Amino acid sequence: MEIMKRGALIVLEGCDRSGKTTQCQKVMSWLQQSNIESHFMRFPERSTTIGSLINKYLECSAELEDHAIHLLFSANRWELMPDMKKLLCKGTNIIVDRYSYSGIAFSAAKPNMDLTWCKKSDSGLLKPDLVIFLDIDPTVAQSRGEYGVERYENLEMQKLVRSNYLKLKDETWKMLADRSKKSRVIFAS
Ligand code: 2DT
Repeated sequence: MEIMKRGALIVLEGCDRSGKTTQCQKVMSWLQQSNIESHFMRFPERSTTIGSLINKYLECSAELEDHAIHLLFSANRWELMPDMKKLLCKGTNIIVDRYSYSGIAFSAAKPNMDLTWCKKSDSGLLKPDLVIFLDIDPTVAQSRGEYGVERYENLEMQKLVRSNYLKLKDETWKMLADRSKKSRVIFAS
């Protein structure tokens, strides 16, 4: 009997403009070229009903109380958990652009939001096999394109977010430091 190997859950994390999306694309194209069954996801997933509310909040066309929006971000991960489990069980690897770590790091950067409380709503979600943290100096990130378009894209917030991320680092994390002020290539295209 053939035993199916579970897929790996690989998460890319980092401050805004750290290069996560570009690196996810590079990882995905390498996996596809290598014929390794893989699926790309990102959080927030703005296409769901919950996601569209999150999108309005991020674009500043809706206001929500800090705990309430935190719980919506978390609910957005919970609603996709059954799909993720199915994919992993059939051996597909999942590459995810942001996950619970963003949920905690961003919410806990707000005044009167407690980091321990922020962790609770994500307790029980699938645990990643690997977290790749793209570390960037928030001052360098600020100089990159389109910075400042959405909520949270300001230097003070990003500095607090980075320090929260560092509090969440565990044995699944691989830290990748930014080597270039302009661009970074981790996976050759
Ligand atoms: P993108 O620019 O990557 O779409 O992110 N965020 C994200 C949270 O505050 N909580 C979360 O749980 C997640 C996943 C980070 C949009 C912004 O949403 C923030 C930046």
